[in-house]
Amino acid sequence: MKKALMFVLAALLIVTMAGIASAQFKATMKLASATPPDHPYNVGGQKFADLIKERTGGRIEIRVYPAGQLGKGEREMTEGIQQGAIDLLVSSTGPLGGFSPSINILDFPFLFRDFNHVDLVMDGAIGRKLLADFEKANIKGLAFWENGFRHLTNNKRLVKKVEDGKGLKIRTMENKVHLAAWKTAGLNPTPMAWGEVFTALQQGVIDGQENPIAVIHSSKLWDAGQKQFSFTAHVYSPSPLLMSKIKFDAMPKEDQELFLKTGMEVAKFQRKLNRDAEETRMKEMASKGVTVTRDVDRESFKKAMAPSYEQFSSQFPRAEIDAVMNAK
Ligand code: EAX
Repeated sequence: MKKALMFVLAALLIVTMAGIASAQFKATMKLASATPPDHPYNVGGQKFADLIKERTGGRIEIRVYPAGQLGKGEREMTEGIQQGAIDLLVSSTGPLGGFSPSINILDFPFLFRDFNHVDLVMDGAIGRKLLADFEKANIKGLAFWENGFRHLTNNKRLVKKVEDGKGLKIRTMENKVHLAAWKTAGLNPTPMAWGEVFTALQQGVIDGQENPIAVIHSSKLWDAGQKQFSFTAHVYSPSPLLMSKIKFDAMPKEDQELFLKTGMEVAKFQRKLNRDAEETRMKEMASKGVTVTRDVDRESFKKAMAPSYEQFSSQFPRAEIDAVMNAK
């Protein structure tokens, strides 16, 4: 009886201590991104901040820093996450393969059928495993938010089939899988941090680039001469919400669970926000003088890029790629 009472008292003490610990834990955090304030990364970021503040009774305040305010590119900001200088980051997978190699499996062209297929993979076992892999790089992967399906823009000519793009000098993310796909397709890709792209387009250093509609629209690329938009949807671009593992581990368990739960919850909100706005954004691009070509021969791009898969067969065996491609 005495032993049982001691046990109950000890359990009560632990719970009370945990409650006191989280009740006392206070923090002000920075959430960074490379995109303009009205981009879904930052609207999602503000939603996350509001929910965390509300659910912690104001103990944890998060401020959103868009447009590369905390670093000229996603690589630099991811290093900031590793060092604990930045608390949270929404980043494309662009440079992330350099931190967590397994994430590059999502970067193969024409891997995803549609948004439903995307959600299935990102919120399923494959997605959870890829997020967990970031811990080896001292990064906590909270959830998969969205960049979107990527499309080609250029300032030279209308591109309907892959042959029309031959020789175009285009910027890609610092991503070996994307680089290989465009090289194999016969274009002339060059890797570059997002913060440098607008000027490089204006100065004619590059002819074009590829990005989801929200990035092209929120960055007003038509002002950098990008008057040709081709609806290639050649690759899906996920954007994990990453957290400094140092900062994550420093939070009481209760708050850690809250960040994971809220991160997944906002993922649904953020993806919907991104997808629902695409039509309107394309219409507005057309009103800015952009030729929006929707009837692109996507099969020609798919066929031309397919051989690039081979270059990574040792790192990503076909079976692993098929597991993503055939997820149902
Ligand atoms: O994450 O670098 C890119 O093209 C990304 O799509 C952009 O930074 C948003």
